[in-house]
Amino acid sequence: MSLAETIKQEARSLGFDAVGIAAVSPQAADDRLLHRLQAWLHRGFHGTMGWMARDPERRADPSVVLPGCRSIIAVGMNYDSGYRATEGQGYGRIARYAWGRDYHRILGHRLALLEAKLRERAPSAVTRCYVDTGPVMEKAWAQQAGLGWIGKHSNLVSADHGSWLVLGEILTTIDLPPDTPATDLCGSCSLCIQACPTQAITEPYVVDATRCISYLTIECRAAREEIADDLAAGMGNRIFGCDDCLDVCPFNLRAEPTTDSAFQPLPTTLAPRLEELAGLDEETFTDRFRQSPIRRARLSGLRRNVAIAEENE
Ligand code: B12
Ligand code: SF4
Ligand code: SF4
Repeated sequence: MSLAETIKQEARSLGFDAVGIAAVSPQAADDRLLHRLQAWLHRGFHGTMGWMARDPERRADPSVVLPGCRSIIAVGMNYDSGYRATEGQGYGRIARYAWGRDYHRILGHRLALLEAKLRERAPSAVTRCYVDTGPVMEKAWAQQAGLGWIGKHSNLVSADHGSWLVLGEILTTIDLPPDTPATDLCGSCSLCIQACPTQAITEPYVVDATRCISYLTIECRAAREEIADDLAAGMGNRIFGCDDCLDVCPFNLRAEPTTDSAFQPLPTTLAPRLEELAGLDEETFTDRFRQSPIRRARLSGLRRNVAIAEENE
């Protein structure tokens, strides 16, 4: 079996739902990425995420991150558990990716095992693994590796798993045969753009993070008074992240839910009671969300979001 086939088979046996390989060719593709990133930053769409503006040349070019980088092994995991959030008076809503355990740890651990397998078969390979927080434009590389296309909401859409893949990757100095990049199947659909409660998708494929509820509820540390009233109203009962543009995508209809225990919801994430969360103390917050991506919002952020959701009831 070829090295690429071994890696793909190993990735599947580790529980990755999607795996593909992208070739890192010097320049061309990277210049396009740099241009997109700089245009986005220039419009101030990153808001207070200063780390997005730090060294865009590095973020846009894997061969700056890993000198001699020739290939990227992109992986995806389906996090759709098939459940529906409890709606109704008194309940907040948490984005689906945060219903179970933190995907950074789940993918990170499995990627380390895949990396070890690669090193065992190709001892001269230099590698770096990332999940979300690294200086890599993950969606664009996953698209190049054939995992799916970039939808008009700017996220990767998979023909098999719809909107519900989280991504990670291994950068490596070895040449691996690339897969065919995925083709954009959005066509004339614009359901995600229409579904956005805060009009954060300013044009197809471009999201102004400063208007996006995901940013407002997770990354933005501003006090309630500093959040414009129209955005606060648009947040509705969303207290951590937002799935509205993903939920409406017709490509979810074909997707099968995952059985991976890591992504199964907890009662506290599927049906979060606003009143209970408003009174949460630091110790309970830390304890409850130790293994959850929700801890990123910090207790102060979660409390602010809960107060806005109560305001919107
Ligand atoms: C910053 C960030 C955010 C910001 C900004 C979002 C954004 N659209 O940029 C905020 C906090 C708002 C956010 C929200 C969410 N995020 Co986020 N985020 C990131 C992060 C760290 C960087 C993204 C980035 O580079 N943005 C910069 C701008 C310039 O890029 P862009 O708008 O995505 O545009 C790029 C592409 O669309 C592409 N592009 C545009 N047009 C075209 C056309 C063609 C033909 C091609 C080839 C490419 C292309 O070029 C641009 C440059 O790459 C990535 C992880 C990573 N390291 O990549 C996760 C990531 C994108 N987020 C992720 C998730 C799950 C979410 C949420 C769904 C979470 C939630 N439920 O609340 C929401 C979705 C909101 C949305 N509609 O985008 C996943 C997406 C998985 C997927 N299937 O795509 C990622 C990949 C994390 C991961 N490892 O899984 N996120
Ligand atoms: S995540 Fe929510 S707020 Fe952000 S672009 Fe999608 S629908 Fe709009
Ligand atoms: S909702 Fe429509 S436009 Fe948006 S990503 Fe899905 S297919 Fe594309």
